[in-house]
Amino acid sequence: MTTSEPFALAQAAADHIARATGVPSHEIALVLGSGWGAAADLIGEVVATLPADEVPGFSAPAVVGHVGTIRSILTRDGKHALVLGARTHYYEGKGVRAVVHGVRTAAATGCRVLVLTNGCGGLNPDWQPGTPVLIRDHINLTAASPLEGATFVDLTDLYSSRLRDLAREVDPSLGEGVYAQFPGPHYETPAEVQYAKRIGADLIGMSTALEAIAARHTGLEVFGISLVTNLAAGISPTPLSHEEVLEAGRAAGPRISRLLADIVAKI
Ligand code: 8IG
Repeated sequence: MTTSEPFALAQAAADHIARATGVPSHEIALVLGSGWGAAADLIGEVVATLPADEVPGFSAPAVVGHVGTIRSILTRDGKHALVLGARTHYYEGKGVRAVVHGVRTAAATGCRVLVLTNGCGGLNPDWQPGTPVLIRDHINLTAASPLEGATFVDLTDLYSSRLRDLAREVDPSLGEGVYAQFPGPHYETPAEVQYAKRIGADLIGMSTALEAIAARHTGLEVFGISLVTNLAAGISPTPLSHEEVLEAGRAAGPRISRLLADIVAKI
């Protein structure tokens, strides 16, 4: 495969989305991670819902709690938002191209802004499960990159300070932190959590960093927000469970849905 192929596939997906939704171009894209599934409901009026696996390059999601649809939503202020409910994780083993296909598709549909959401483990005990946190920067611990060849992309201010400021106008109580992406799918050992803490991470998860890199490469302005769904291993006295993660998402749902809709309305 040549290095231009992922972009041709993203263009094919964007063409399909334009045809199937009747919306020729979108302005803002959102990727909904664990706990954020219902957040799109308040953003605006659904124009069209496409099963992800009918769009070129997408496949059905592997994880319970992730919605396998691509939606076109008309926001309260008249913007066309593309909501990607189907994230491909690095741990699925489909390759980094598959991981960032949604992001490249969003760019090909015309989007200028990308909102990345996720559920994650928290290292700061002040952030109890259910707390949304702005992503200020990331540490990519996957040892992979979505970029191929001599593609040198500057990642200073990868997570737009303009958009973080705007989010704090909506909710001044929002904290911000550094997100570390581990490859997963296992959670970390307590020793790995201490390592992440010492190198400067506040949040740990299995997504977002690779997507943000691909987004910056295509020129998208990136906004990242995590929902702390559990304290990371060893920070909390109790073992981690996927059930706990889902429950924290359900409990925080209404608040973070409102928050995200209010942020999107301001973008
Ligand atoms: I939700 O504690 C969620 N995703 N790596 N660690 C990692 N990913 C996560 C965690 C966590 N919680």
